[in-house]
Amino acid sequence: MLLYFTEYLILRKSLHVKDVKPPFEYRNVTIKTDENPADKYNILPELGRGSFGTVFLCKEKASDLELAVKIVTYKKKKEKTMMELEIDILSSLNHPAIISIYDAFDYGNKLYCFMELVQGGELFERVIDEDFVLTERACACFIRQIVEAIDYMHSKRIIHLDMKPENVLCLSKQGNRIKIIDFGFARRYDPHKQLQVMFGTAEFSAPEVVAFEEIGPWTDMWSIGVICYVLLSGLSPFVGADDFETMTNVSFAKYSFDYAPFEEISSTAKDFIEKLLIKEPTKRMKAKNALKHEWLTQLDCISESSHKDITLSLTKTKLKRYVILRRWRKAALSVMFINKLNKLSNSHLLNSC
Ligand code: PIT
Repeated sequence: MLLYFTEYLILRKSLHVKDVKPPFEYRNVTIKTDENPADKYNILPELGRGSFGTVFLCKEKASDLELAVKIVTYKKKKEKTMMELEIDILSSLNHPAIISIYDAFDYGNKLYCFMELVQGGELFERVIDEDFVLTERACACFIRQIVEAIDYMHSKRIIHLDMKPENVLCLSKQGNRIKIIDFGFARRYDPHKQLQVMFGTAEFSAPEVVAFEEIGPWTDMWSIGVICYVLLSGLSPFVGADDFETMTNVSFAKYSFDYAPFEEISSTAKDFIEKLLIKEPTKRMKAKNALKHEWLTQLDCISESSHKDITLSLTKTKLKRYVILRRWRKAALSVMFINKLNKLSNSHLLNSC
């Protein structure tokens, strides 16, 4: 922990990654059964919705501590087991850039996961804000924190498997501290056992996921490469007209820096991305080595500062478009979902007539 403290102090010199006291000490959480969470907590309005489900604001009655709670209603045993694994994984992690778990309950066919409250919104929403000065240095500061958290997870043999911009939140609207969320797809990794998965978001998925081949810590590193590419340019390297086209693009692992936003980006940053977006998993840069890469170590380098401090205005314009499009897609998907639900319930009504 001391190591992180010193590192953040170094970053602070130029980027104001403020050391924020955690709202509570690390807790090894086990799921409480036969206890109603409503006895201890007040559940307040919804905070946000994502692929992770719905998260509500809440308050611990005894301490007035504000928290976030993810509530999942389970119908099948599998849904319950998955959420239990998520809670178990979260409970084994203790890192400043990973959301902390506070408490967990299994009550009335619902699983409740109480977590640290993060109120800065999604990273991409923050960087497109008018007040935010987007520079290469700022991007490197965010990516460094992400890689530190992933390196920590990998050292504990945990892989996230759904690294994407929505799962990177900002601690506050002012500082530069980030928190990784959503461990719904996370797995414990055993190098002696082969693990294959068929989930995640196509745009950020690695070629081995698309090909249904062996996945591992290297899979998260690919996704970080994609996040970094999008953050620096506002363009998505593999996105196609639909998921099928995106998956085809990913499987070829072909991308290019021949776009206007990259004219302002340093060759060191491009080299960092190039070392991550490698189709062959064994050749891909590991988190430990990424932390030693010049782009992340020279955050405070004065000689490079001119390059790193240029405001990336074209990137910001493109990022705005990217975020707005994503919001639309999300809204369209939920409308489609509601329509489907309506159709289902109508047919159910007709059937029962
Ligand atoms: C917040 C605020 C917010 C969302 C979250 C937390 C979500 C956290 C989360 C979700 C997961 C998970 C871990 C954390 O596994 O808007 O404080 O599915």
